[in-house]
Amino acid sequence: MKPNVISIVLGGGRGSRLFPLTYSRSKPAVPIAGKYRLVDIPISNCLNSGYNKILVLTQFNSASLNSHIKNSYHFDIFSKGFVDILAAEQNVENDQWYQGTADAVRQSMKHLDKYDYEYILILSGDQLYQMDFRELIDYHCKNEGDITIATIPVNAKDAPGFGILKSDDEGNITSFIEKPSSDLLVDWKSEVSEKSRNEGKEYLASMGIYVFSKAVLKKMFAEDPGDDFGGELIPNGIGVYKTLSFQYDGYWTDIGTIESFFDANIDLTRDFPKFNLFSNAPIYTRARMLPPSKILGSYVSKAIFGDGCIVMADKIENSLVGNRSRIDKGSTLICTYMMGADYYQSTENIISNDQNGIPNLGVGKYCFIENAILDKNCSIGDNVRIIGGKHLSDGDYENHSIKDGIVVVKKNAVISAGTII
Ligand code: ADQ
Ligand code: ADP
Repeated sequence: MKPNVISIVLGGGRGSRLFPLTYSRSKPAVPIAGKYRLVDIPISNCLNSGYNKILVLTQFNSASLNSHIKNSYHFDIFSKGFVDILAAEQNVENDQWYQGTADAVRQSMKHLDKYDYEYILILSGDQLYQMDFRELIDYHCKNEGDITIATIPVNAKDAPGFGILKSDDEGNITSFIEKPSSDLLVDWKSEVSEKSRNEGKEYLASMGIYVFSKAVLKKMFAEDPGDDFGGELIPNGIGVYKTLSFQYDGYWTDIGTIESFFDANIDLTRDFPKFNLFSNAPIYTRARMLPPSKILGSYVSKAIFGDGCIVMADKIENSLVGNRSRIDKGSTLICTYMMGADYYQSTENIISNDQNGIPNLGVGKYCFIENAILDKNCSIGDNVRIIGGKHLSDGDYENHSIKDGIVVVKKNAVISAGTII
């Protein structure tokens, strides 16, 4: 019999590490790869694994997340499948938002009770990977685990950013430490594949992907008041519950910061990206009735285009150009993620703005943009130069922010002609 699974996507706290992309939208709604949203990744992994009961937990419920979920995921009324959003709510019993990952799930248990399920699959909303969760659930069931954690080998430099664990020969986790400082790592090396060892990845990290048997999770919530899985419930449960490590060896990366988000997106433009968009396991998203993209006399190399773009640029290299982007003549984009726009301007409006020196939606004429993220609906005037890089210090300004050398132009920003950043 097919295991009865409900999936919970942890859609994020305030998402402050992704500011300014999360100023006006919740983290799951952040656009990626020119046409998707972050939340499409875990949802698609669930759907491709045959698990179609999915709840997305989020701290604040943005209009774009609601409309994206409502317009993207429709199920046959007989399939009993759904993708629903559960936003943190203040009520008579509780006047606080979710305090952490475990608290978010704990507060959602009352909503889960109306569904029939045996296993609960908990996923992060800010990771890029393709995984068949059936293998993870089968492993949990076959080995009669109470909890199973998906794990991946990492190197000593990255280890302090993760939950690090050790397991015995049968895959039982024997110890777990959340985000250990480097000096604590001495005794934490694990048996890993030769490939991982050669890459210097000898520490086993939690991917923040957990399977719980329903009764176990309920018991843990009753006995442990902790707010976090990684910091409290998981380490406290070692030795009490049968906690298994399911080692994964595919591509997986966290995209919770501007730098990791930018790198993961730009990596998609390489000849052989680590994440394969061109796979038989599709990434689902909202189907938009947009025209094909049109490119007029541009030199384009290693670029990804969404739908409905009009590109007259001189040169586009190692860049992503999202839905409805318009780039005017003479402009260059290098290592840039342009998210695109939510709507088109009318031709009359474009001509009249041109005559009056008002920047149009998209990138104007003779601009040079490198190492940048342009959020949706930006209007970049003519002759603007934006050159990100490590020479820039972090900062937050009216129309843009700088984080780790990456210039992020804010949603709906208007950058006047001739601006230099
Ligand atoms: P982190 O990713 O640092 O470590 P955390 O910030 O708690 O853990 O976030 C886990 C996921 O839950 C993220 O997708 C986050 O956006 C979301 N989230 C956080 N707080 C939330 C809240 N209050 N409501 C809803 N969603 C929320 C975790 C584990 C580590 C593990 C790494 C792997 O704790 O052990 O190694 O994930 O990335
Ligand atoms: P996406 O196409 O990326 O999924 P959203 O679902 O967030 O984008 O929004 C697309 C919708 O945004 C469009 O259908 C359009 O109705 C609306 N929209 C947002 N801003 C404007 C605007 N200034 N003028 C017209 N439509 C707008």
